[in-house]
Amino acid sequence: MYTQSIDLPQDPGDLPRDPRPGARAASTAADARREADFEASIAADRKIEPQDWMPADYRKTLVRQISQHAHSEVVGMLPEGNWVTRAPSLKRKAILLAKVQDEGGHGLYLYSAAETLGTSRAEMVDALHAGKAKYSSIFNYPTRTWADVGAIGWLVDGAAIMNQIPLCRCSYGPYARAMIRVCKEESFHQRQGYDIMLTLARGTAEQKAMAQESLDRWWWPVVMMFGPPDSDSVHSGRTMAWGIKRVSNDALRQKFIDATVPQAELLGLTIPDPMLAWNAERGHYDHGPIDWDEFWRVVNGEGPCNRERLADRVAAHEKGAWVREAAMAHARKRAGAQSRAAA
Ligand code: FAQ
Repeated sequence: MYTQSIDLPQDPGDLPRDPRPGARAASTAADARREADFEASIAADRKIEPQDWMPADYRKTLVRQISQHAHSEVVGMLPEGNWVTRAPSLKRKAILLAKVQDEGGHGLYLYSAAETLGTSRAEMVDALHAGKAKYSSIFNYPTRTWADVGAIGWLVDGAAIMNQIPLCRCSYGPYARAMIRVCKEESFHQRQGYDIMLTLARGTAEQKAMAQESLDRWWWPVVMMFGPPDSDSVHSGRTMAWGIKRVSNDALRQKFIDATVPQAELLGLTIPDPMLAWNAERGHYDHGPIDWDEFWRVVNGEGPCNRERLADRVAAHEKGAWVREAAMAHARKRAGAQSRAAA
């Protein structure tokens, strides 16, 4: 989608310096002017586009966040993909198949947006497969029952939308624009998940118990998905100053909890947090302590499914090698035919 912008101007810091007297001072002045223009754009809430000058750290942090986001979408296909062959009806199977494909599409928009910053998709995918790049902690939990597909749609997509709506206003144009379509699709996913939960909650006692058991397992990992508390968030200060992140981890977490409690009440399900209580003074729900040790264990590779997820991703990539080769061969053949026709 954005690959026409891949030929980026090099960061001036990477270029050899002009050795002539006075040239160094001139280039330092030019750097300062570019930096001031960048800061003025951020302050005026103007979008930064791929061809614009940007500080190396801004570029680096965007590649980190967007590629991690892309990896999350792609790895996120695995837990639900696990249920495609076992969905309880043809209708549910068709819906789930379409949802999983949507997540793959989100990964592609996001890899394309990150490529505009000068890092190739192959490099990003290699970093994921080598275990150097992160993806969301939430996808390291197992999907044991059909209710888990409902819980993922309702809660995981619900949390993803909460986090991604502010990203539609991100200062980097290609990321912000990619998020608009992603959010529309995630919102549909959230409703399909809630619909599964509603059907189970209004079904037999056994089905309702399955929905409750799923909520019991997914609640805390979803609450953690927003990232560490603001006090421990290493990147928030800079990314918020740069207009990449607009709302902090804790504020988004609170917004999610406030929105989700009434939805659980409507389902007749109980959120597994005995300390959850409306605080009229704050105008928010108070919640119990979050097990941050568990979060960091999962982020650092020791969650219930980390190894399995990465191994499945690597295997899927390897099995898809012939598709990539065939697509490249087809593109070469078409380009050859077009240039022969033009000659
Ligand atoms: N999991 O300083 P902060 C989806 C890491 S998409 C793993 O607060 P930041 C769709 C963080 O990277 C879900 N690692 O970081 C779907 C950093 O480590 P680093 C993904 C995490 O960037 C639905 C360190 O901790 N969404 O669900 C997590 O300011 C259903 C310090 O943290 C996005 O990626 C975590 N949960 O804030 C698909 C949205 N949290 O990089 C299928 C875009 C933090 O220095 C089915 N990303 N870390 O090594 C963001 O908004 C931000 O990157 C945050 C983290 C909020 C995730």
